[in-house]
Amino acid sequence: MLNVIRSIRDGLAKTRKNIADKIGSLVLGEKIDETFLDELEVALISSDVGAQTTSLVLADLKERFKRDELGSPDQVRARLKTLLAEILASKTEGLKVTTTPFVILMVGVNGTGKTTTIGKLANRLNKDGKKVMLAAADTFRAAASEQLSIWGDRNDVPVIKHQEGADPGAVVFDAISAAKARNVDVLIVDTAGRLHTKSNLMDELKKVRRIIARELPGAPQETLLVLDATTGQNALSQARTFNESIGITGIVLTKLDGTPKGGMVFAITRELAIPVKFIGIGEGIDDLREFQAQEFIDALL
Ligand SMILES: Nc1nc2c(ncn2[C@@H]2O[C@H](COP(=O)(O)OP(=O)(O)O)[C@@H](O)[C@H]2O)c(=O)[nH]1
Ligand SMILES: [Mg+2]
Repeated sequence: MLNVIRSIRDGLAKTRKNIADKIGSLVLGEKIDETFLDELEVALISSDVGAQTTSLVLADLKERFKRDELGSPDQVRARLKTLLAEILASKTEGLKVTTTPFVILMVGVNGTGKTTTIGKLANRLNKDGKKVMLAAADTFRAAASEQLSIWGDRNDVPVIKHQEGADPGAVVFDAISAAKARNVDVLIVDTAGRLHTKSNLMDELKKVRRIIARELPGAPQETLLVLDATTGQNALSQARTFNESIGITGIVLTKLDGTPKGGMVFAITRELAIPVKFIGIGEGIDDLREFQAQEFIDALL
């Protein structure tokens, strides 16, 4: 347990530097003042906590400051933790494999980490004793299915793929019949993140989704949107677009290890009301964590 917090803590190093160090920079006994609260506001904004969320948090802190309830850095930290926990409260839920085959459709723009996340997720599910299969429905580039195959080999799980340029609908059709025939527990579908135009991409994803649902009623049980935390507010607009077009059940926020923008977790939860289900904190196979609100806040502050 402590190891988990430590690894998330390390992963969040850059975000911690922004927020926690700001609070930590107050020497014990030093007075909290308006200037400090203004600086904390800047720290929250530059961590991409989001404008709405930041003003909510600051309003509360300023109110308490006026009532002399924030005398020490520890009190600021504790109140901030409570406020952030309230934002995330009851909006986090892990991944529960409720039926078989359970289908996870992985979507997101190019380079956000879809294929890598699939590799990491396959590893987690494998360790849980689940029989996993992968489908290479990103047929736009040959390299995409090769990359997925490498993750398949690494995890020793089968990958259903067709040739470059093949119809992604045909790939998922085959993958679902293979998953049924081989009693697979979880089928994870990789998809393209870029086509000639954005409307092409959304149309293709809708079609893939439709075929999955036709072949397996109730599927996909999860449509996970992969967002790159380093892209900050841009990730929020991607989330809106994907959610409006195909409907998203959860978010995977990747590359938290390389950015001070870890506050994205709060902006996404508050402003989009879509749960963050996993966070990526590195490129390795073990660098995917189930998102747990309290654990995340403890690691952050
Ligand atoms: N540092 C870091 N890199 C990541 C993480 N997740 C993915 N990447 C890297 O991001 C790049 C793009 O990932 P990829 O899975 O190919 O993205 P895709 O185009 O969405 O499938 C690769 O170099 C990955 O190793 C993460 O959590 N942390
Ligand atoms: Mg990919």
